[in-house]
Amino acid sequence: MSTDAFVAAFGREPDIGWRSPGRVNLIGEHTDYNDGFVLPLAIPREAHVLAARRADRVLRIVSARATDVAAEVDLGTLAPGAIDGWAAYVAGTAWALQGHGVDVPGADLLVDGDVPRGAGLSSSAALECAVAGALLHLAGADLPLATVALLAQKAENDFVGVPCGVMDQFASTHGRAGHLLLLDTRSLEPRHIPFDLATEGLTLVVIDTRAPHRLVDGEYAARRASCEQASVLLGVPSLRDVADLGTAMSMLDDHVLQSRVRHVVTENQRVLDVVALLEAGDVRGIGPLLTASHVSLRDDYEVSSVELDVAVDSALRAGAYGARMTGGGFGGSAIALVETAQTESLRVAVRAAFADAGLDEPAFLDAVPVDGYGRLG
Ligand code: GAF
Repeated sequence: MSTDAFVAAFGREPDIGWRSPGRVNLIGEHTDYNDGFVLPLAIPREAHVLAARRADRVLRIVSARATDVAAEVDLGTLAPGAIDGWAAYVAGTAWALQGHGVDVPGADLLVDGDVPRGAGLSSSAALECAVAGALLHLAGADLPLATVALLAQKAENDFVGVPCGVMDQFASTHGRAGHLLLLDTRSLEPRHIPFDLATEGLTLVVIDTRAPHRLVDGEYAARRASCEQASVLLGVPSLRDVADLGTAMSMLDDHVLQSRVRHVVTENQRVLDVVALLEAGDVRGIGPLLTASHVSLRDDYEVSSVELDVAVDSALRAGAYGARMTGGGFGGSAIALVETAQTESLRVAVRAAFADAGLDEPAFLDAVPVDGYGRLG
């Protein structure tokens, strides 16, 4: 983002620019609020924030997207509910930092980015983390990366009101070029797993279905609540602690709870199996696990959609080794692992399948792991 837009908005130069990427989750879906494992990568779609310190305690927030209305908030009275819409992610991050004891100064903020909204690629976490980086710099404060990620999650949970887990904020802050991030969401111990698809001649294609999220918040919260209810019935701190799936199934009468538990327990194992295959150098071998994850999310967790199923099925028919929805579901994006030489024919086949099903044309991008958040320029 050029500083011209900042000068046009605020009549002065910014003090700092910060970037933070969106993410694709390779596998480990709806496990992060069950103390489980996730395996995302940061992608080259980013939120950018330019910022300049003010002498007062006001945050002025402007978006480079002309359609977004600017917002102004007083840091002294900032509280959940004070502001709605996209600017709540910005103000909420300032609020979370303040709550942690950071002396956040007033600031002029210009936000921009190319993470598509509502595509399941984590545009909100990218925005929160970029804002956090810029405000921490203005405040002269330095926090551990994990704390930044947790405060960004707190902004989303407690200020915006979305009960998300911690995967997206960790991917945005801890991503590393050429690597996946294996995160144990209980210990919050990150491990970077090499993921160099180019030398394998492979591509991870993202299929953005462009289907709007439907009922996401309510359904997401309902899934979380089911997992919490099931762990109480099973007498475990979280579904991460289910030692034997068969025993757990026999302890639950409710068919829906059984299905939710089955997804989480098998998905955690699939993450570990994928990591083992990658570490053994068998990248193509992860394909069936990706597809099994999709089937589990579709049938047991019930978070897929017509568009996501068409994306996955058509990608598999076009020769992908594996394909699955990625992110929270109910619309958004799917991923497909394919020979690089076949990416164009896969795109053509997926486009045709969408047209045949009467769906809007999807968009595509290649998921190449990039570094997590950092200073711009
Ligand atoms: C959304 C949430 F924000 C994440 O925390 C995670 O739960 C994901 O859905 C599902 O794996 O992206």
